[in-house]
Amino acid sequence: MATALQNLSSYDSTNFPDISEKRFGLVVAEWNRELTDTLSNGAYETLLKHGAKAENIFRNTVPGSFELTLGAQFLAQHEEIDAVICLGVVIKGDTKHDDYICHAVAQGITTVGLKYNKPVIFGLVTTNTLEQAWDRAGGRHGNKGTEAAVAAIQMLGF
Ligand code: DLZ
Repeated sequence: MATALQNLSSYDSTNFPDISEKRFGLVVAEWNRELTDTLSNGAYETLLKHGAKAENIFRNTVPGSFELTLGAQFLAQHEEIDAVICLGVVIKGDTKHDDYICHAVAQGITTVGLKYNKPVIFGLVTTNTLEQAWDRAGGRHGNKGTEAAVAAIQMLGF
């Protein structure tokens, strides 16, 4: 999927399950807000495009990507939520903050998914530069939000 030359948002929807009655939670980090808004819109539009109802998509924000795990848990614990999509952007800086955040989120949302036995999707853009982040938030490599929504749909058909 994620190679340098591929648009990550190309996918085959032939075998997608019916999601018309499914409920989705979106958890969106406010850090790098312009980028995460684009990811969120990509996910939202993709869910609608494949049959989800607008009233069944619940968007919530958290301060930064580190908080995605707890935000995911707040949503996943509700029985009526079928899948949770976590969206954030972590850009490498002068310190190792990106490492700590990304590892914590990867491990955290994996745990939440296993605990509640439902898809909790890792829609975290992790890049070295701002430009690389835009490439993955509606740019030449597609939109990671779209990709995350597709992953959620596919997992609901598992
Ligand atoms: C503190 C911080 C830094 C330095 N960088 C990012 C980032 O690139 N992307 C992101 O989503 N959040 C960042 N944060 C905020 C943390 O995720 C978190 O919100 C704070 O450390 C408070 O727990």
